Amino acid sequence: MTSMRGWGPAGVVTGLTGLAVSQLVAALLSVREGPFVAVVESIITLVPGPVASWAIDFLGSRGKPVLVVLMTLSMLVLFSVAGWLWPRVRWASTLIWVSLSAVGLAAVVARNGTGRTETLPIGVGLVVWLLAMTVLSWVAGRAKPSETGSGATAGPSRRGFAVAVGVVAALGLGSGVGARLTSGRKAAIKESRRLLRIPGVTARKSPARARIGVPGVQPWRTRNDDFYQVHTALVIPAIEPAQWRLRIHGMVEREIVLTYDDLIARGLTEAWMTLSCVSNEVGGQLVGNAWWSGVLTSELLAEARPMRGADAVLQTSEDGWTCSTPLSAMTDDRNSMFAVAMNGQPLPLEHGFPVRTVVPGLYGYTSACKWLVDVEVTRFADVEAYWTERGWAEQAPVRLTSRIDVPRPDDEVEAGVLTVGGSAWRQNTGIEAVEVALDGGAWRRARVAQVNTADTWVQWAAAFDVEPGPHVVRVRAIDRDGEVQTGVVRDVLPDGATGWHAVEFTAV
Ligand SMILES: Nc1nc2c(c(=O)[nH]1)N[C@H]1C(S)=C(S)[C@@H](COP(=O)(O)O)O[C@H]1N2
Ligand SMILES: [Mo]
Repeated sequence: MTSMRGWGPAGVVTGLTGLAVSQLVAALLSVREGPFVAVVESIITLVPGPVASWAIDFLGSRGKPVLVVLMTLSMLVLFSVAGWLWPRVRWASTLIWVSLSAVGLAAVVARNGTGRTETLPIGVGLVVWLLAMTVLSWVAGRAKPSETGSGATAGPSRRGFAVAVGVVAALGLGSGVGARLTSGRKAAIKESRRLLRIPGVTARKSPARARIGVPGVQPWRTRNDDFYQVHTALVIPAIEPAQWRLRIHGMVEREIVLTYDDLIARGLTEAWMTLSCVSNEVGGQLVGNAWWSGVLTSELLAEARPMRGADAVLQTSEDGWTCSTPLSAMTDDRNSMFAVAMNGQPLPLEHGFPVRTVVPGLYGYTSACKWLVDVEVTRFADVEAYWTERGWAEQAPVRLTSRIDVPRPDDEVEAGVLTVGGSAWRQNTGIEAVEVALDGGAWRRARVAQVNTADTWVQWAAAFDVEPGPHVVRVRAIDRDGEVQTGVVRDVLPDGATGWHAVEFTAV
């Protein structure tokens, strides 16, 4: 028989602990706001105008603190009710815990989106609540009053219950402190990044001649906030530039260890470069173009003097991810760099702060190591990298690719003259021409905007006269080596998708 006493306070302790663990997970995952703040801010945005202005008149600047206090109090009440109900009406208690999580989830999703990093803290919080309640009732029910001889009030089960509640409280306290320290550390690194002025870093707008000027075609320069992200790390590495070190070793005559300042002191090179992901499907969005600033990998590797026989560079990130890059791609005359800035800003944390590699012409998974800390010159025969262990190709130059941005699939357009547009890329080789075909007709040359590098995408456009009815438009590119983009359809695995992007639309 489960003792009925002490469950209200136990509910409060459990509630706060679940909340603290949830905040800790949110802090570790760098979610902008934990669940509590998300709920408060959601309430603020949801409050009807008249109520809000009344609150502002009546409470003035105390409005927010008052809201926080009110919310805390109602939460504490709900926690204790949920606790009290647990041994009595289990489903009603469960319903409260689940509803509280649902409110938190709704608020977080409304404010931050639906990614795993946004929703995971809420799920973890709910699990902690239900698990703690279950453990507590197990402890409370373990020793029956008749066995202890002294009734339910003073027997071992009561003590056990109190101890168990204490353990839950300690977990909560630890998580609370952990959440504070974590978000403090993250905040400190974000502040270091904000204050960082890197000599030699400049900002650029996209050159006018690179823009085709067709509405709906994605911007030639991708803003940092819009740049696609791919990484295996759940918790994004937080590295202070002052603590960062890069070790270049392996098959080299001279091993090098660099600090951040040592790296910058080498002098920066800047260039436009389009980065793309091998997992990008035909017509997909896992591609972006930025103005990068960094130190040429060829210069640093020349200092280290690779030995004869080496053909690969194993790059490792702070979180243990690896990629193996052809040594030749990091030592030839292309703009392969250890990048420190993106679009004139220090790298965003998500894009590899403080240092990441970019190599024109290679897919990210074989070259673009973020949070880079270790560079080992080696042989392909001697190493396996993260994705090559998992069935992806050892070497993967970017495939000749083109994409239609307008019209979009299933668009309804006006019959008459229609301008079709998009982008095409094959970094390190460059795009010579783009061809477009309407309804399976002859390929026609598109207009291509100018870029003075082989390492970026180009924008293209073409005008067609379309009759009312359903249509399909296809695109293919021709690179500067004269290769014509193949129409053979291949999946992204193991070394990148092929096939022509086709968009179906209707003219009315
Ligand atoms: N440390 C680390 N670096 C990484 C990855 C990763 O998972 N971990 N993913 C790679 C892949 S697959 C790609 S496509 C690019 C994406 O870079 P971005 O997120 O800056 O766009 O980073 C590469 N660098
Ligand atoms: Mo990728």
